[in-house]
Amino acid sequence: MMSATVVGNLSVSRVSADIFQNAPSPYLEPAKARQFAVNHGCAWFDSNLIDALAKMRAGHGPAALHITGSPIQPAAGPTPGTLDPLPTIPAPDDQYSGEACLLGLAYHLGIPYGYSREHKGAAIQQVVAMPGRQGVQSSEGSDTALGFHTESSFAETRPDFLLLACRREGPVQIPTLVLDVHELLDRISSWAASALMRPIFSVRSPASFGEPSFLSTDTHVIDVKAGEAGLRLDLEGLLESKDETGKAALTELFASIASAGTPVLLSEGDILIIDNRRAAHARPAFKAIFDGQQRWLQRCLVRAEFWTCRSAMKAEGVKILAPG
Ligand SMILES: O=C(O)CCC(=O)C(=O)O
Ligand SMILES: [Fe+2]
Repeated sequence: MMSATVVGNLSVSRVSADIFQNAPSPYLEPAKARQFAVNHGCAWFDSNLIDALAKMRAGHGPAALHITGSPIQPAAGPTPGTLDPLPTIPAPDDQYSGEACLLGLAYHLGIPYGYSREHKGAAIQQVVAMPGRQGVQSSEGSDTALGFHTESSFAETRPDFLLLACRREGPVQIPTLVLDVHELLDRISSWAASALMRPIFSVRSPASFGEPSFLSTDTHVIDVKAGEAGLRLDLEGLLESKDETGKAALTELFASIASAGTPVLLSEGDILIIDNRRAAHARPAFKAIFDGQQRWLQRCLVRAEFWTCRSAMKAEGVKILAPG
């Protein structure tokens, strides 16, 4: 029997929607936003959510969690960047409740951060289709499907968790697909699985990091320790192998996951937490209309610690939202 990827569902007990009315902007006042999130970001957590987060940190249970009932306010302004050819950040009159919810979760799971070469290092990133970028395989694209990837797989500093908050569904709900390592292993031959466990692969940074790209070599796609499998997957063309066995295993892998995964439909105010150590995510192609009402997610990358990757932090341009 094929094991489908399980996505946990958690509905939090509603708290007053105005708890984040005075949340500072992490784009304009990062230090204040950090302090606010540390002090108040967990104000909407109930014990079920705290238990679910503890389980996720331990790497137990489903590799993704769909949270409903967060105190995220309906977006005040248009979807950012849509009426303007350049990406923009939410307007200064926004309530920043999405940012406060994400940062509250992030500080509970670890440390939120960005990359200086992606979204200008902002700790909260806008996932919005951009005009002129429809064909690009990144969060800015739309006409082209964004294939399964674990986030920033090229990086030694890659995130442990990826948080996505839905600020606007857009005219038609577009799913985020989640594929955990168990479903992936069920879909491939044992021959391919053992090849993917060997350090014969390389991963290049995606278009969103610009040029010149980063390259990691001698990587595994599947990494098993004490019977627990981890995943480091990226798009065809970014994840490669010079080894003939590695090439054949990747061909089988990409063919087997083409229609895999569990779709998650996020409604306005919902949050999805993905364990980036154990699961990949993807987004199908869709037709974007750049009218200010299009699909808008906010994203936060989280790492539990930066000690084990300290030698790569500077070169990879890690920008931590931490006390100065
Ligand atoms: O648009 C989505 O559902 C996911 C986009 C994505 O892969 C990302 O923002 O990292
Ligand atoms: Fe992604």
